[in-house]
This record gives sequence, C-alpha cells and structure tokens, in this order.
Amino acid sequence: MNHVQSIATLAPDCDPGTYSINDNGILPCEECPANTYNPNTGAGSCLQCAETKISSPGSSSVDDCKDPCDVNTCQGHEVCTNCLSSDTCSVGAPDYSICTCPCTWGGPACDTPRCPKGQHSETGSTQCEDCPAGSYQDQCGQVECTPCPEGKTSYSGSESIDDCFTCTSRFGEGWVVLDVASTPNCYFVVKKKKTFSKAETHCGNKNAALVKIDNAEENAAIFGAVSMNKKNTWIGMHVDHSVDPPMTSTLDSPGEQAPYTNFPEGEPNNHNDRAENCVQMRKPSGLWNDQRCGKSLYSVCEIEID
Ligand SMILES: [Ca+2]
Ligand SMILES: [Ca+2]
Repeated sequence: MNHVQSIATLAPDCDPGTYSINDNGILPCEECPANTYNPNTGAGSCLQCAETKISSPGSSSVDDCKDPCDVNTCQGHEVCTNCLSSDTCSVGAPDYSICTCPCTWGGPACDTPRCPKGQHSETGSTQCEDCPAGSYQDQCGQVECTPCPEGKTSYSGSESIDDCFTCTSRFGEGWVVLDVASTPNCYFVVKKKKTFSKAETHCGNKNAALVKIDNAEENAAIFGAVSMNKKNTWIGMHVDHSVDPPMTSTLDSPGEQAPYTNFPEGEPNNHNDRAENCVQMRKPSGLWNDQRCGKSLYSVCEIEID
C-alpha cells in the first residue's frame, strides 16, 4: 500500500491546469500561475494567455483567459477600462483594469447622477437644463455654463468652446455679436436711411427682423452699436395711439404690451397728432421716441440665437 502511494508521488501525472518542471516526476504538480493555462495532462509548463488577457491560477483552458473587464465587472454605473498593462494601470489594479465613473454619474460609488455636457443645474445633478445660447459646458455635473469668448455666440446646449461661432461666419459680413453676456443674438446695423416698412423688409430679406429689444441690457448693447453713427435708428416696436394710455408692442406680438420699453418722460407723445406709430432709438441717449413711420432712418436687424 505504501509502495503504490510512493510511485504516485514519484511520478505525478499532472492534471490540466497544473504542471511539474521535473521530467522524472520527483517534484509535485504545481498550479499554473495567474495569466497562464494548461489544457494537457503531464505538462512541464503552462501556456501564457494573450497579452491583453488574464486568468486565475490553475486555469486549464485558453477560454479561461479573459478580458480583465469581464473578470472585474465594475459596480453600479462605473465603466471598466482594460488598461492592457501594469504600466498604464493605477496602483491597486493588478487585474489590468480600472473602474471609472462615466461622465453623467459621480460620487464614490458612481451612483450620483450628474448633468451631462451642455447642461447645468443648481446642484449639478438633477433638473438639468441646457446651457443658454451664448455659453457652453464641456464637463458633466456643473452648476454654471461658460460664456463664449468675446465676439462669439452659440446655440443653447453647446458642449464645447468649439461650438461658439462668430455671427459673420454663420450669417455673413456685417453680422456681429454685441455683448454675449447680455444677449446671445446676432445684429446687423443698416447704415442706410429707410422708412420703417422698408427697413423691416430689408431685415426680412436677410432672414432677420428689425431688432426686438427685450431688456435694458440689450438696449444698452444696441445703443453701444449705433451711438457712433450719431443717427436716430429704427427699432422693431410699434405704438398704438388708439388706446389710452398708448400701447407699445413688439412686431411679433401686436396687440400686446411689450415687456420692455425705454421712453423718457413725455414719450410716446404722438407729437402734433401725426401718427407716430413707429419707434426710434435716439442718437444721444438710447432713449426711445415714437416717430412717423414714413421717416427714413438707420436701422438694426436681429437674428435670435436660441
Ligand atoms: Ca432681442
Ligand atoms: Ca414722439
């Protein structure tokens, strides 16, 4: 009985997944080390897995050599990256894989949602909204968006500074961004005197509209652009003197009170009952005046960017 046992020990018939370096069978069988395999009986060595594959000790088949990411499945919303060699792996990643959170998930366990690129929110995580026109966001989980560089604007939801463009590049010579922090739109100052309706048509031919001034910031930007001309300038507003008090409307919302006006005390006054139904920006101040539509003035066209 002892005899049989000793023969077995002296002549190990190593199983698949093990090997013995000793031809005479003196040394015992050893498990194939990690990242190798052996499919044969009685082998003197194990075979190396392909360079980008890993295996557990004692593997007996080439099928046991696996992509590191198949072995170390990252948890939650993590993304597994096969980093192929120990050189590119961080410490603590002996299996040649690294787990990282995808852009839209954060926190230690990658389980906190994050706003995607091109969006933002108060918390950076939920109720995300598109970055407004004139800005962009190239990272996830942000609370604010970055304004486009000076002289450039962008459509809402832009994900890169490369999405910012000049109005000239998009709409042709003469179109400009005025102050992207206050308005993302493109403007064209028409330095040729036209009646209100001809100015309106002229803008329309540019696939634009006579400027609709929405707030004090936009008014200031427009005034900055036209003041050097030292000319009164048509803006895209109408005054209805058939109601009391007179009502100022934008061209696209007739019959509704405009959200913003900039008349000084005493205007609009329908001076001498001369049907002052159109609106000009005055050259020295940026203040508005109702004026007869048949007068010929400079004008400003606008293309809204949203
Ligand atoms: Ca506007
Ligand atoms: Ca007037």
